[in-house]
Amino acid sequence: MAKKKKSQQAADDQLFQMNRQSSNLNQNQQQIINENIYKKYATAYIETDKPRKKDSVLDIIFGVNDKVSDKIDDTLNWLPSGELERYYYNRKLNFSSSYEETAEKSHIYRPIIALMPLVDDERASYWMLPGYMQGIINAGGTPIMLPLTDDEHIIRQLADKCDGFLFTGGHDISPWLYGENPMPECGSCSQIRDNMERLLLIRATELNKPILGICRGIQLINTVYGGTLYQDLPKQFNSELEHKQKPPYDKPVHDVSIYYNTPLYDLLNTKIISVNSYHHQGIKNLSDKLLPMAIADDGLVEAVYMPNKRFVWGIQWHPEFSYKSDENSRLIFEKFVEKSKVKR
Ligand SMILES: [Mn+2]
Repeated sequence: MAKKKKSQQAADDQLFQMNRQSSNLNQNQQQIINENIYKKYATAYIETDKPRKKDSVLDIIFGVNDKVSDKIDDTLNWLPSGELERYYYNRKLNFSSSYEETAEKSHIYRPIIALMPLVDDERASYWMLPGYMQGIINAGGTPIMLPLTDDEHIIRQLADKCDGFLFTGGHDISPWLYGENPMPECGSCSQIRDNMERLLLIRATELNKPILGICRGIQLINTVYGGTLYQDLPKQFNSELEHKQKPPYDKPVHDVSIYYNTPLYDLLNTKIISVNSYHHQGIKNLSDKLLPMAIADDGLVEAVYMPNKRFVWGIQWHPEFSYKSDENSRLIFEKFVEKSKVKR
């Protein structure tokens, strides 16, 4: 710390000196001095290895320090155009330290969390909601989106290499998976997603790796292990509750009661929480491999877990929409990521 302060102080002093002299200089000289000051500043502040609170290029380069930002703004006006960007990208050509050093230094190990790809059939594309990624990053994990494939070798490899598995929302689960014909009210399905996720879920569960299923994810877990679904809640399930809300999706729209003696109760330490809700399907018969953790007032099971596993959870609501405003959502992501940390 003392060293950093010293180099900042030196840069400040030099800036002051050069400011004083600068009135008598020609443009060329001024330019050279500006660049020197700039490099001095950049070096001094790059050396400060603080967590970055803001993500502007400026903050990334200089680190966040409100006290010096006024001076930096002045400095910037003298800089040749593009200089900041050049400096930023040049610096980013090299890592400042090895991953192991960084992890060791900060006592952080970031587990790799595999996200199931969202699929846009019309555009023949994959896509991703940023909330899944950012929620996992904020919770201390490193998310990656998987390819859409049911190739068994690739799925085995992914199950081995990744530390945790997030089964995302999306298409309806094909009723064929639980032995029913699709009703007209059943939404569109993705055979390849169903097949890929079924194989990956089974493999990851065998390996006792942490699994979090969200919305479609809880439904997938239930059906793969022998449960069934309501293909369409409005048609098949009598309820006063709003299970498919309108935006904003981070707003809670109904309560769920949490069962005692479940991991969810242990985590949140409360009996009732308010959740968002954006689903038209839901659990009908619960798999006998799963136990309920939370239930809505209309009797719909909204959270489940698999006993005797490190972490196999499914939840029917959407923490990826609410993690910014809702502490419970953050705690769920954090528990999942914590459980995904490989013991070394
Ligand atoms: Mn709901």
